Amino acid sequence: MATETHCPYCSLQCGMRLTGRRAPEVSAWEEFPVNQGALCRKGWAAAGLYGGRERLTSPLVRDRETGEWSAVTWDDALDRVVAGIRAAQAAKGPDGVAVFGGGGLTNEKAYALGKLARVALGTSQIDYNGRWCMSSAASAGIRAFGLDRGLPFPLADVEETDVLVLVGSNLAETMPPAARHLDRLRARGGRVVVIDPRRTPTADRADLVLQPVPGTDLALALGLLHLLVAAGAVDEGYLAARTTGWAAVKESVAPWWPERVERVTGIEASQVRELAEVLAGSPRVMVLTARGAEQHSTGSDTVLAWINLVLALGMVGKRGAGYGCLTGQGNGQGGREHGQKADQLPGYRRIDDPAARAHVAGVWGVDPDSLPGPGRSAYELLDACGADDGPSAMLVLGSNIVVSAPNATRVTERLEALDLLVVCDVVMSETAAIADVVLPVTQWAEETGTMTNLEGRVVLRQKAITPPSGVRSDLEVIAGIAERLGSTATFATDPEEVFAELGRASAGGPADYSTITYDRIRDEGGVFWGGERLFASSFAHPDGRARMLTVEHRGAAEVPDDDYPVHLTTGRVLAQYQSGAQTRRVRDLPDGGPFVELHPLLAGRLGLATGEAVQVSTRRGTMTAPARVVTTIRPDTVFVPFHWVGANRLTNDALDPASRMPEFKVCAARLAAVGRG
Ligand SMILES: Nc1nc2c(c(=O)[nH]1)N[C@H]1C(S)=C(S)[C@@H](COP(=O)(O)OP(=O)(O)OC[C@H]3O[C@@H](n4cnc5c(=O)[nH]c(N)nc54)[C@H](O)[C@@H]3O)O[C@H]1N2
Ligand SMILES: Nc1nc2c(c(=O)[nH]1)N[C@H]1C(S)=C(S)[C@@H](COP(=O)(O)OP(=O)(O)OC[C@H]3O[C@@H](n4cnc5c(=O)[nH]c(N)nc54)[C@H](O)[C@@H]3O)O[C@H]1N2
Ligand code: SF4
Ligand SMILES: [Mo]
Repeated sequence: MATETHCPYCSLQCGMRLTGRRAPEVSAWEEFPVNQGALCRKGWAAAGLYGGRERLTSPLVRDRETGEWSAVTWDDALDRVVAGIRAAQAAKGPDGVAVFGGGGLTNEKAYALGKLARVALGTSQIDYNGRWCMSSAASAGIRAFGLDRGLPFPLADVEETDVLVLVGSNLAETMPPAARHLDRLRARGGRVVVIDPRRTPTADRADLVLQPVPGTDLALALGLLHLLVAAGAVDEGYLAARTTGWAAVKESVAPWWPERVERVTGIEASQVRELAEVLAGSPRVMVLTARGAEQHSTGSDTVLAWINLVLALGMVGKRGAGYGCLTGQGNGQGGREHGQKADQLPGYRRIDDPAARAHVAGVWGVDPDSLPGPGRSAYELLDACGADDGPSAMLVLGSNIVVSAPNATRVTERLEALDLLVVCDVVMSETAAIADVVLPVTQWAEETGTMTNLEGRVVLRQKAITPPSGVRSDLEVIAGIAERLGSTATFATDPEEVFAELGRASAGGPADYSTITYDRIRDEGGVFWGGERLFASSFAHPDGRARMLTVEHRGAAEVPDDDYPVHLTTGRVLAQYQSGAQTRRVRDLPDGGPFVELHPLLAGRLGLATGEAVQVSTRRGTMTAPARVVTTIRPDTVFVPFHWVGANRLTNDALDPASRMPEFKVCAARLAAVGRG
C-alpha cells in the first residue's frame, strides 16, 4: 500500500507516494497541490537515501589519540555525551554547551531542540544553519511588515501576476517543479524578469535578463524606484493609507540616476530604464528574492530596498502581486519559527519579551526567570567554539558545518578546539568525521513529522518506511539526553504529542500553530498558518502599516583589487543538495564533483579550456577544480558550487549587521591555471 508523504529535500516539500517499507519506491501523488505529481531528479531518486552501506546504524565514539572509531551501545554513547556536557558546564557555566540545529529538521525536532537548550541545558548558545539561508529576508520582512512568512501567498499565485521579478533565484534548478508557473505565466502573456550575474536555466525562461555585478542588487532597486518616481508610477493613495516612511525613502532615491546605477551594477542604463518601464506599466508586479540577493553583508538592506519598490507600487496585499522570499530548506519556514534560533521562543516569539517568556515557561512548567536570554548567531557561535568565553561542547543536529559554513577552514579549526563534539546524522558527514560521538538517527519518511513549506503551508511527512535497526529518532536522542541531565520538564518522543505541545507553546505568537492538527493536515492537503494570503488589509505592526525604511548602497565587504581581481560567487546545481552529505551518496544522482564556471574572456587570459584544472584563491583559502568555460556568466565573475568541500574555504565571513548572514555570494578571488604558473 502507498503512503502519502513528502520529499526529503527542499522547501517545496513536494508530495510523493512511497511503497515498500524496506525497499522504498517513489511514485507521483498528483493530488498534492504544490507539485501536482511533478518531482525533480533528486525527488525521484530519493529512495536511494535509504539503507546503503554508508548508512550509520550504531553509535560511534572516536579516540582522539588514534583517530579510531568504535561502536558502542546507546547507553554508553549517551552517558559519554552527558558526562562531556557536565564537564563543560562545570568549567564554564550553562553556556559552556552549545546546540546547532538545521532547517531540514521537522517542526517537532526544532521545537524539542530549543526546549532542550533552554530547559535541560539552560544554555543561551543555540542557533542553526537557517541563519545562512533566509535570515536576511526574515529580518527585512519583520522590520517592513511586522511578520516574516517567506511567501505570504501560495506559490501558484505567481501565475496571476503581470510581471514576475526574480532577484537572485535560480528556481529552474533549485525548485524545478516551480518553473512550470513561469511557463504558465508567460503563456498567459505575463512577463518574467531574472536578475542574476549568470544566465541560468531560469533566465532561459525570462523575457528580460539583467546580469549585475554580485552584491549590487540594492543599487539596482534604488535606481528603479528613482525612475518610477520620475514616471509618476508610484501609488500615492496606497502609500498614504498603508505605509509610513515614504517621504524619506523618496528623497533617498533621488540621486540614483540610471547612469550611476550602471556604474555600480554593471547593468546598462538602457536596461534599467527598460525594466522600470515594464514595472510602471503593469497592474500587478511580484518580486521574489532568493539567496543570490540575500547572502550578502548587505542582504537585509537589499531586501528592504526591493520591498520599498513593491510597496511604492502599491502591490503588497494585492492578489497576484507583492513581495516574497523563496525559502530554501525543507523546513526553512517552520525551522525558523519554533525556537532553534538564538533570539527566539516557539511561535516566532522573541526570547527577550517578558510576556513570551512567561507564556512558554508556563507550557514547559518552569520558572520564566530560569530561561536564558538570546545567544550568539550561527557564525559567531562557531567562531567562539573552544575560546575562553565560548562553548567547549556542542551538539549538532541537521547540518554539515565543515562543508557549508563560510570561511570553513577557520570554522573547522574551531570545531576541533572543542572538548566534545556530538553529531546526530544519518551518514558519516564531513562534520561527523571530526566528532567525538556520532549518533545514528532516523531520517525523512522513516518517521512522522511536520514541515512548513515555503508558502507557510504545514504538511505532514508521514512515516512510510521502516528505519534500519540500531537507529533512534532525534526526538528520542533529545529526550535521552534531557533525562540523563535530570531535567524536570518532560520531553515527549511521539511526534504528534510533541506537535500538540508546540501548538500550545506557539499559541498567541506571530506563528500560531495551536489550531493545526495532524488530522487537519491530512484532510486539507496541508494547513497555512496565519491564513493562505496575508496583508490584504493590514500589516502586522501595531498600527497596521508597513514601514518603509531608508537604505543605502554599501557594496560588498571585499571588492576586487590587483591581487584578487575577480568576483567569486557560489551556489547550487540541480542534482546535488546542500553540503551533499545525502545526495553525493545516492547512486542515481550524477556527482561530477566541483567545477569553476568562468567566461571565455577570462579563460582566454589564463589559457584555460573546459576540463583543465584551475586554482581559485582568496584571502582565506584555495581550491582546485576543473574549469567550465561558458558565455553565460559575467566576464568579471566566477562561480563555484558549494556541494563539495572547497568552495567554503574561499568564502568571506563578513556578516550582515541586522541578520548576521555571512557573505556567501561575493568575495574577491584570483585564478591560476594549474601547471601553467
Ligand atoms: N538542486 C538544489 N536545490 C536546492 C538546494 C540545493 O542545494 N540544491 N538547496 C535549497 C536551499 S536550502 C536553498 S536556500 C535554495 C536556494 O535557491 P537559489 O537562491 O535559487 O540558489 P543559489 O544557487 O544559491 O543562488 C541563486 C542564484 O543567485 C545568483 N547570484 C549570485 N550572486 C548574486 C548577486 O549578487 N545578485 C543576484 N541577483 N544573484 C546572484 C547565482 O548565480 C545563482 O544562480 O535552494 C533550495 N533548493
Ligand atoms: N558557499 C556557500 N555556502 C552555503 C550556501 C551557499 O549558497 N554558498 N548556502 C547556505 C545555505 S542557504 C544553507 S541552507 C546551508 C546548508 O548546509 P548544511 O547545513 O550543511 O545542510 P545539509 O547539507 O542539508 O546538512 C544536513 C545534514 O543533516 C543530515 N540529516 C538529514 N536528515 C536529518 C535528520 O532528520 N536528523 C539529523 N540529525 N540529521 C539529518 C544530513 O545527512 C546532513 O549531514 O549551506 C549554506 N552554505
Ligand atoms: S523540488 Fe525540492 S521538494 Fe520537490 S522533488 Fe525536488 S528537491 Fe524534492
Ligand atoms: Mo538554504
